[in-house]
Amino acid sequence: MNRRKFLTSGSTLLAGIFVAKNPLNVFADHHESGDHPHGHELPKLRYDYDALEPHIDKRTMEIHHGKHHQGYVNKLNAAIGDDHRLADQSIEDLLQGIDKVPMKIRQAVINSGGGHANHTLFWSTMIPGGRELKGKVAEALQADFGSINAAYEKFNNTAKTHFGSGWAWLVVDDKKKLQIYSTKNQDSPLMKGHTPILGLDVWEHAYYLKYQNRRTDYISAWDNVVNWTQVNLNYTTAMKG
Ligand code: MN3
Repeated sequence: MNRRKFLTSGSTLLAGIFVAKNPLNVFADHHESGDHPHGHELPKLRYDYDALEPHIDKRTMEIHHGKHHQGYVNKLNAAIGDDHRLADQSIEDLLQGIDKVPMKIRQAVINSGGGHANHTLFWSTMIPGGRELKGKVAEALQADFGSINAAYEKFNNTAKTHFGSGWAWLVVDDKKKLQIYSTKNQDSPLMKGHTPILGLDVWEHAYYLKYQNRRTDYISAWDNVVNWTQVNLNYTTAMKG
């Protein structure tokens, strides 16, 4: 997270541009009951593949969104098959109710459904140029971590030190407090009743083409494109839920 932006605080006027029909605003493929001819779908990006340059390169975006994320969507749909009880559920509902998913496909839903949900959030919380950290989420970060700086250090250290493939998260937990932690592989915080509001993909496929083994450089670069306006909206939505 960007230290400069992180240190900025104060009131905000929230742009009401992300009109939502689902709790997190970002899961565009939420199914209406009985209407699911295509299953889960790869969400369209709000920006071009090259729009996050030079921080996140075009080729990585093409492969990451067009191949990796599409692959998670395809495998999720294949795992669900024609089970209408599961096919009627949004990706959020599937992961929040993971214990009710049949054992024979549960791990596939964790991996591919998690991959779908995690990347959908990831794309939506980036924007060319980034957005300033302010508003309710900034106030909550100060309240829950002691200071914006402390929250900043915790998130970055979590992302830097996570071993192997996984994600660093800022979540609203079941007690409506913010938490920062990492998960392995594509495990989603939704599976333990937490609402992710910001996630950073630290799988090597997210940065290896441009940054090779330099995960720290990737994390610093990502700081420049974080859409805190969306994160703040995710936060206020999660607090109402
Ligand atoms: Mn990824």
